[in-house]
Amino acid sequence: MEAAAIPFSDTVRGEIHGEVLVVTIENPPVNALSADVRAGLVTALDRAAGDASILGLVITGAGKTFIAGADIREFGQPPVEPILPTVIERIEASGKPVVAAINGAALGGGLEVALGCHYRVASPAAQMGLPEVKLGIVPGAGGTQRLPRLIGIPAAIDLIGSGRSVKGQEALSLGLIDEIVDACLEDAALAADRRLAGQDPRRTGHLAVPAADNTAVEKVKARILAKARGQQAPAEAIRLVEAAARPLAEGLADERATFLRLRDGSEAAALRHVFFAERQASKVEDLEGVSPRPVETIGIAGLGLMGSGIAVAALNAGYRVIGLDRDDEAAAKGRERILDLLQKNLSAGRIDQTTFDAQENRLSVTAADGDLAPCDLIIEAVFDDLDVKIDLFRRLDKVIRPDAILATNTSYLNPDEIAAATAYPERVLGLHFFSPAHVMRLLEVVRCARTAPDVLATGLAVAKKLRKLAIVTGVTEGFIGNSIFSAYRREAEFLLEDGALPHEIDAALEDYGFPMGLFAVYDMAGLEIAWARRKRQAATRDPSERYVEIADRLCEAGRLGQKTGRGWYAYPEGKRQVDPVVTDIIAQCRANKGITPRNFRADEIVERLLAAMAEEGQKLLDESVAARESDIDLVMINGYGFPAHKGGPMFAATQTPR
Ligand code: T1G
Repeated sequence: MEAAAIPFSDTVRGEIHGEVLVVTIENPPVNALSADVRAGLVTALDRAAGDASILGLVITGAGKTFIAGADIREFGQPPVEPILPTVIERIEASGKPVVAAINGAALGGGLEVALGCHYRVASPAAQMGLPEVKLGIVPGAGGTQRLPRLIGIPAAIDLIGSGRSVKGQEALSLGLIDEIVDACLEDAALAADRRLAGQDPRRTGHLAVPAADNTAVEKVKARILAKARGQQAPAEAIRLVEAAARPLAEGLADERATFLRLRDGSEAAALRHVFFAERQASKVEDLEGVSPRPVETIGIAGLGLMGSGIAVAALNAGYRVIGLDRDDEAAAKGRERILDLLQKNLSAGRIDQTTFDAQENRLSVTAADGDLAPCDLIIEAVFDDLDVKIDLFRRLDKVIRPDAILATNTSYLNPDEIAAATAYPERVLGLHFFSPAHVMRLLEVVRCARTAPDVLATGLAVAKKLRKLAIVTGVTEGFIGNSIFSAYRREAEFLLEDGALPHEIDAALEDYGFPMGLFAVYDMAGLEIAWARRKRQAATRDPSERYVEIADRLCEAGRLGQKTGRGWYAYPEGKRQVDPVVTDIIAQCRANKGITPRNFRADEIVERLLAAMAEEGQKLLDESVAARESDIDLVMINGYGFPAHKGGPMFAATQTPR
């Protein structure tokens, strides 16, 4: 017989099933561990302890999440009792078995609750992980001490240091869970409880840390630290996990102190900003209640590097793809390029053979415009030239349905001009992908002057399905990303002229957290495309504007980047090295302008670059090209290597004293 629900708090309720108390957390949207949830759990444990008819407990979550972790919104506030470590210690200490029925995401404090339980059953889709380092912190409720006891030090360093989550078979093989349950999770949890009732519970915190192979530990540490690029949290997490073999209480105290210190620091503030910025970005003005148009088939015009990357992203997301190129030969080459990329995914184990076959079946290519007739959306990725794009859109206008959507992937052209040349400008928008398009997470979704709301909504829905981070931008040259990037580049060149050298600027940027300095990036990408653009623009350049000629001098000297063996640097045996010839060219350019160089400290360099980016960002906000500061931050973090743990240029500008 089912008993009525027992409320333990506003967000935690119990139900007696036979002799087991099933405790359900219902705190939408993601069952975060708010003070009310923590209090409810303690009340539930008290109730079970005091009721002889209850032999065991199950903890589970309502909806599609188990527990998403601590409530990130509470981070800035004073702690409210009972704190999570206490709740988990109470769970672990329970004399009656507590089974975690992991029905969905168990992240951060959510997984720590499960680790405090005595047995874990999980549904196959449930993701489990300790993503705290992504928030600039370490787990704060026993994760660094209990996880290594359960799965060993190397695997714990991997999971905690990277913040990645696991599910299903991988979680089972690691020993993170005891059972995967395809059928009814609650039944399996109840059965486990009945089996375990009366025995001394297996307490994770009491297990010995399995002996670890030193080489394995060093290998995983090196991998994590190489990616951490100066962030504190991954290194601290590793330190805590490695020391897990000491008495539990000592490890927990160290973990808690480290957690609190990091939580109140600047890295955590920046990464929290990024977390909420990502959730904010999908909220777009005037789209409330607007339904996207259905999209099943995507046409891709132009199957070069960009077009084939977009095709792979679309195939991965389950869309049917029709590729168009100028003749049969180009179309066939495009198809090969796409299949090569899919093949790489297969070889790397990112997809299986069945998926590969299905993707291949969903792909066709053609040189005939008319074959794009079934498309719901067409994305063009042809040569970035206004006439070429207008001609293409006019041709497509004649063959596709009036309700099909046309998207341009232009980086620098004005999509309003492209739209204006078509029959239905309201169905045109920009989808600005970043290369390689199947890898890069950022997608600028360009709202043109006449883009219809449901067309924009469709762009966002497709972006979501492509698993991209979509940022809506208005029309301006270079949209959000390239506008800010131009300002950053311009300022770096001013710095050069004023006295800083390329390697000094790069070192300052790399120390700050960029994966690669600006001048090293130029050399990698090649200098000739920008040179050609500068030459084209020379005639229309405002002579009163400051123009730095150093890059032109390098190009004229045949220094076109790594491909030519030299650029801003020399590359003997492929290694980046300061080249005195470049230093001389720079000195000459300064002398020509009568500039007396001065020295710059690394922090001055960074500050000037940040200020230039923030100033350009402010312009974009004033012109309503960007909707909010945090959108600009996300673009620079996800498209241009700005370090996430610094929060983006707009956030950083508010943090740096000037
Ligand atoms: N706290 C507060 N709000 C949260 C939240 C959290 N932990 N997680 C999500 N939200 C909000 C989010 O802002 C959004 O709100 C809504 O929930 C839906 O989220 C002690 C220190 C669980 C996989 O890092 O990974 O535990 O915008 O759009 O795509 O060691 O949310 O609608 O108002 O992302 O279905 C560690 C973060 C915390 C998990 C669901 N936990 N969350 O994805 O929905 S630190 C995390 C997620 C910690 C302990 C420590 C995902 C999700 P709004 P969503 P989703």
